[in-house]
Amino acid sequence: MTHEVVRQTLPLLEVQDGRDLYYLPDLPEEDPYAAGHRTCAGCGPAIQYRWVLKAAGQDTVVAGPTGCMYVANSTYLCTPYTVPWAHTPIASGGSFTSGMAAGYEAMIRKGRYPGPYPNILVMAGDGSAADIGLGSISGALYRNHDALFICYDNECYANTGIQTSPTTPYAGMTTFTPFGKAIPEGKKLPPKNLARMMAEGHPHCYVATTTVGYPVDLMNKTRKGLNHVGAAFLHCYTPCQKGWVYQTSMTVELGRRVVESGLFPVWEYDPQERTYRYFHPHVQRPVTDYLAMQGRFGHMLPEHVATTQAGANRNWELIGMDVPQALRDLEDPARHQRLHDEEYSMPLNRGIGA
Ligand SMILES: Cc1ncc(C[n+]2csc(CCOP(=O)(O)OP(=O)(O)O)c2C)c(N)n1
Ligand code: SF4
Ligand SMILES: [Mg+2]
Repeated sequence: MTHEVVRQTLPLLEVQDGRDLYYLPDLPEEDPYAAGHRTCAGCGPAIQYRWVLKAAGQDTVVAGPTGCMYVANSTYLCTPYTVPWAHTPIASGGSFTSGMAAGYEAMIRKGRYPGPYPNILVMAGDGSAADIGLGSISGALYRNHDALFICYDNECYANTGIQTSPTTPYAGMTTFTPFGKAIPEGKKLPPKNLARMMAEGHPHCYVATTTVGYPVDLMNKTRKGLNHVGAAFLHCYTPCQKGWVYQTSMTVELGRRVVESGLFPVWEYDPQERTYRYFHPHVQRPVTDYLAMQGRFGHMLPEHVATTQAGANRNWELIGMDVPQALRDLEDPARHQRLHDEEYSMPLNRGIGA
């Protein structure tokens, strides 16, 4: 006899104007990612893990490919999870999670697991999701397994010592992209547009981007991804205090500034209508409001800042917002040189982990 696979629907948190910007007292009380891990103070991925698991709740199973969020969370005989969690090799987060999803479906149908179908998710770093494990996640999305695939993006291979990854931004310094006379900007390439690639390449999937700057948005997109029957992909910007060299308390602020400076568009892709819905921030800032908070950008010269501003301005156009003249003017390196002399200063680049 075949049993029906019953799926759950998680309610969305109410969104009112401005509410996304503040920590809310009505967050779920349950905390499947409890205290007791060893991530750095202010670790963006740890904040993301906590909010995602609050949104998912107790009836959840999680996979974690190798990376900081495996290593720092699974010291011998100690783990912060109050839900089942499994480590996977860095390359196989997608295939492992496909197996979990197919396994639960089969067990429920055969009457070997009472159900309902649990929330199944994997949280992979950018090195895993955008690089070493990209193929296995793409395969899982293509086959449309009913699970949520999340990339926590700290824009580097953090766990092995802050090496460059495909999502490291232009001019972001890492131990593999040091700045010097030959390459003064440090990293020459623009970042891989991972989420867009996932949406365009797997048009039947729910795909969204978010940051730790917007907790309600992050939790609602987690729930939408889990409610979606089939595969969903969430790309979350998560600052890495050690690798990016900023003040520990600024993680959430960076999550807002990266959006307000046009460097990380926040959007949602609807697989039914095959359209993108873009978030339009109330504030539009120059990119220096973001760059100057982080030591990894301290070596940037006026021409590098101008290149970054030009990229941000292209993003504003992409999401359907006007580019104010003041931001257009900042595409000129000479203007930055003047501002640099008179108004702002970039932080000293003291290297990684300083
Ligand atoms: C096939 C393979 N190559 C390399 C490694 C070494 N390794 C372990 S963690 C890690 C960094 C992973 O980076 P990311 O996925 O971005 O996670 P983060 O450490 O930034 O949290 C690497 C390269 C590995 N475990 N397996
Ligand atoms: S190195 Fe970065 S990602 Fe890793 S635990 Fe520290 S802050 Fe978090
Ligand atoms: Mg990473």
